Amino acid sequence: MQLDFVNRELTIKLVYYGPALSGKTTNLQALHKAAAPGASGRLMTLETRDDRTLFFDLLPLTFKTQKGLAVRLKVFTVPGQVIHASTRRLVVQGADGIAFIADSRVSETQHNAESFMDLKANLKEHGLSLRQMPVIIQFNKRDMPEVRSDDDIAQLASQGREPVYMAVAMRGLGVVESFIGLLHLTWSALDAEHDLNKKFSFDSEAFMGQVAEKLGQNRRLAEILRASVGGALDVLRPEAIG
Ligand SMILES: Nc1nc2c(ncn2[C@@H]2O[C@H](COP(=O)(O)OP(=O)(O)OP(=O)(O)O)[C@@H](O)[C@H]2O)c(=O)[nH]1
Ligand SMILES: [Mg+2]
Repeated sequence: MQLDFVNRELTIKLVYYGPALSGKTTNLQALHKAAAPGASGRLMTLETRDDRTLFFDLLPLTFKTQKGLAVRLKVFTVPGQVIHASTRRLVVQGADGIAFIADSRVSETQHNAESFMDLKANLKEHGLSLRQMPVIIQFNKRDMPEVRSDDDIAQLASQGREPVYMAVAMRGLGVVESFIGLLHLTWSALDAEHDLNKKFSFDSEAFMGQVAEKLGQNRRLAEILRASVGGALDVLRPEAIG
């Protein structure tokens, strides 16, 4: 997080992590498409000819609050291919929150697990632990054949503390819900650490509602937040970490 008191600007870094081809870039494209003009900057991508992320993608989103505070969200993806290990380490540096995009196909279970371990190791390189990091998990590609069952995922979700979302990013399904869940979790963690709501007389609920609206949602915030399976959206309070 970067705080510019003079210009009343707060910058938060969110990173989409996960194995190769799980749909990280597709999530950003769907967010970009959903975002109202003015809220979103240009989506920057750097890909090879076969659409594989070479370095990273970046989607800048900006939201202004009524109190004149500008919240800038820099949303990155890492390149999932195994060979880009050092780039992933670089991109994850300074992350305030992470969306882990898993591939729902049964055949990808091992790749998901390896990527999760890779995330853990890269955070550790920067002196961070998964335990302290706001993380949501998205099971993408729900439209594909031979995916892990809803029950299987619900079971998995009930064991972990990360909120879990189902998605078909290619059709934009579940993308905004995952993002709002991530933002909510990340903001709660930053607020718990820096007391942001009080310092800026910031109404985080109203802000989150505004973000959802700018991302094309006309549902109430509470309803959007209920889209997750298992996990908890408020586990990052210091008393919960213990
Ligand atoms: N069927 C289906 N295909 C999807 C879905 N989401 C993404 N894809 C496809 O999966 C492929 C990989 O998606 P990307 O978003 O490029 O994957 P990535 O995670 O960015 O991959 P790397 O950049 O290599 O790490 C593309 O052909 C997408 O169109 C989905 O929900 N369903
Ligand atoms: Mg990509």
